[in-house]
Amino acid sequence: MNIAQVDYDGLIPNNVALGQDVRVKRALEKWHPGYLNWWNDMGPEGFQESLVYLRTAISVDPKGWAKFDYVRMPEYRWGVLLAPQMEGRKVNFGMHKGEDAWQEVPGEYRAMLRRLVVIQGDTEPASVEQQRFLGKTAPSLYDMRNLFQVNVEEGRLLWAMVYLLQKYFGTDGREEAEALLQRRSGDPDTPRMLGAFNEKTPDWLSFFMFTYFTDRDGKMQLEALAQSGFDPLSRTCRFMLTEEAHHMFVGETGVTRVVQRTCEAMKEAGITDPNEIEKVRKLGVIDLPTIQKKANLHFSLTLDLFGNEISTNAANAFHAGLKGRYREDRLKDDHQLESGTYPVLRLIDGKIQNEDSPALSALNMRLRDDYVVDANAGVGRWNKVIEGFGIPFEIKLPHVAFHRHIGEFSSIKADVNGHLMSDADWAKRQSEFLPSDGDKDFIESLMKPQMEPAKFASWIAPPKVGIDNKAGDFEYVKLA
Ligand code: BYC
Repeated sequence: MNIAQVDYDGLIPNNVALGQDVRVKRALEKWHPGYLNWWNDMGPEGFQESLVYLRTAISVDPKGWAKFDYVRMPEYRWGVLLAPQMEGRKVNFGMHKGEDAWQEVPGEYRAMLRRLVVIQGDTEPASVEQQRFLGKTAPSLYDMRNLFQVNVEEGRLLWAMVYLLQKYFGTDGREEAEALLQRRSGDPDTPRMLGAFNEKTPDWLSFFMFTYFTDRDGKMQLEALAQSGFDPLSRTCRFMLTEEAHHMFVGETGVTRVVQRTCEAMKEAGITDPNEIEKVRKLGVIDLPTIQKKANLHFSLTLDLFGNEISTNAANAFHAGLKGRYREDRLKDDHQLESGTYPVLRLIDGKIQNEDSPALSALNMRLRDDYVVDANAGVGRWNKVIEGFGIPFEIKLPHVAFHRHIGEFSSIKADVNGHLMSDADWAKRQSEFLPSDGDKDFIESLMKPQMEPAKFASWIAPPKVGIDNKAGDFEYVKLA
């Protein structure tokens, strides 16, 4: 079979010759009904019968792997897709550098690998759960389609991790695959594993910020796992990254369109001061300071996903050749990091300052730094829109010490510029930095659905181009 082509004949589309792997095929077929139950219970509420114009992967060839068509979401063909195997691939970092990449799980690293796969897998259904009510307040059919595309693909990313668990981790893997369907985002008894995936995504601005900031953590983590010496994980993550790109596009363009509409409305009304919040809100758009607060919230929640700045887990995973750095294969050093150092921002004598730490221990910090650079690029593009309207306002990412719950700064309070604050000050001033109840109520008041083709809610501009180059009046979702 051509690895680039996907076999759609069986119940589970795949490019891993599942037909010849009876044990894994049976295990996945057994897991499938539970997955569908989960999707029907926790997937987009109210739209399971609607016909959605979705893309489905028909090959893993980077050029044109998608086919667009109307699909009812529960009938979406979730499958197992891996990027093609690279002939002669080696482990390219850590103590096994230069050895052949592993096609099976090395016994000594089984537990560590399983943990990485389970954590990655847990985030995928979590995001679907977080976003399940958003369809009801979609600002357009175009946006609704994008939400559902993101949702079905997060479902597929869960399949990707479940395939690895079922194929390579025996009974433990089967149990973990079941448990991935049992945990629930935000549930006090059975929460999802990582903090940000138990937060609410209550409105569309949060959805766009989440897909911009949090999906970008997905990108960074997947890039690091794509370097893995465990080849099936690497191949899985490489294909997942092609899907992830669309999710970040939804986030980046979503925020751009919100910013654009706000600026247009301000210009039409002759408002030049972005801090005239009440006047701007009366125009039915979201004022720029509130957009900034949402960015502060989602950026800081996402930083927590990088774990502790200094981490033995991360050092061990690198040393073992299981999780590399961001684009490890493009870096120029010894790829072993036994002796080097890396500057880590720490709290020393009550001051936030850099301290050189062993590079191997500082890998979470390093990935987080790479993330911040990546995240800043899109923020620059939002600011270009604001600048184009001549409005004196700049969206800025807050300091990494701001509003943290994991790592070095979880024990302190800092403002968005990284100035330390007392608990009392924080309590008084936090609504300057994070959305207040009033801000949340205002945004909620705007979340009126707009379900006619070609129409958009008051607070968001139409996109520049349609999905699959469709015209502006295309009916992206045929509501049931
Ligand atoms: N919340 O040694 P440390 C995505 C725990 S997003 C709760 O620093 P490590 C997506 C940690 O588990 C990408 N607990 O940890 C995006 C550990 O506990 P144990 C998801 C946390 O391992 C949008 C302890 O604290 N993929 O794909 O270096 C939509 C010590 O911590 C948190 C991955 O994350 C937290 N935030 O770093 C859909 C990749 N942070 O084990 C999808 C896989 C830390 O001692 N995961 N802890 O009880 C990893 O690489 C790492 O496990 C982490 C943590 C980066 C998450």
